[in-house]
Order: sequence, then C-alpha cells, then structure tokens
Amino acid sequence: MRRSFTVLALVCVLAAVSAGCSKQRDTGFPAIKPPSSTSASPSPQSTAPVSSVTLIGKNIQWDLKQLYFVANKKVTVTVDNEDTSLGAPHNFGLFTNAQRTADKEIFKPAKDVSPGQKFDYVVPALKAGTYYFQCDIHTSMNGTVTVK
Ligand SMILES: [Cu+2]
Repeated sequence: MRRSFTVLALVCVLAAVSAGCSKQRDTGFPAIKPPSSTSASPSPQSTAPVSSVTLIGKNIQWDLKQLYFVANKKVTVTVDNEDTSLGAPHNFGLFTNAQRTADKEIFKPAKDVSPGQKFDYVVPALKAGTYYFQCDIHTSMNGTVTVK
C-alpha cells in the first residue's frame, strides 16, 4: 500500500516536470502576441516615420487620419483618388495649425487629382513637430501629420 503510494507520487512528479519541459522554451525574446482584432483599427498602422506614403481618397474620406513623416527630408505623398463614382477631385495641403487656415498653409497643392488618377505631392523637408493636412476641396478630409 505504501509502495504504491510512493510510485503514484513519483509518477505525478514526473508528469508535472515533463509538462513543464514541454512548454515553450524561454528564448529571451518577448512572446509574439497574436494580432489584435479590435474593430476600431482593422489595419494597425506603423508609427515609424516614412519618406513616402499613399493616401487613398474614397467616399470623400481619406483612408488615413494620421501620417508619420521623417524629419528634415522631402516626403512624397501619393494621392490615390478612388472617387470615380462620385467624380470628386482631391488634393493634399499641409498646415501648421489644427484649424487649417489658409494663412498657415505651408504646402499648397499645385494641382488636383482627378477621380481614378494618382499624383505624387513632394512635400519639402519639415522640422519635427505636429502638422495638419486636408483636401482643400473637401476640408472634412483632414488629419494629423507627426514629423519625427
Ligand atoms: Cu477632396
């Protein structure tokens, strides 16, 4: 009776140890998190600053409300106008104030992008800081640019 109890205890200990060993090894790196499925942000955007970005205009809305530009470098903003059914042109203007008043527009769009067309706006180098963009035709199409 006593012997069988000892064997049983040993089996339990072995099972616990082997279960511990079968767990994922500690690689020294943080565990990879599964992709979050929050409906608020279907495609999480990188906050790394870039020197080129595509901004899609569709249904009188931009696909991005927040852009990240590299500081002190020209940045190319490609406006991809997908508003063919509405026939709406779009453009890209950049401002230093959140109210986006004309006197604070530091980058004025040289042309409008027709529906179904793309155009590269080359924005001159900016100092680190916060800026604001909009389509000057549809001012509700606006957002923030973080330059860093
Ligand atoms: Cu527009």
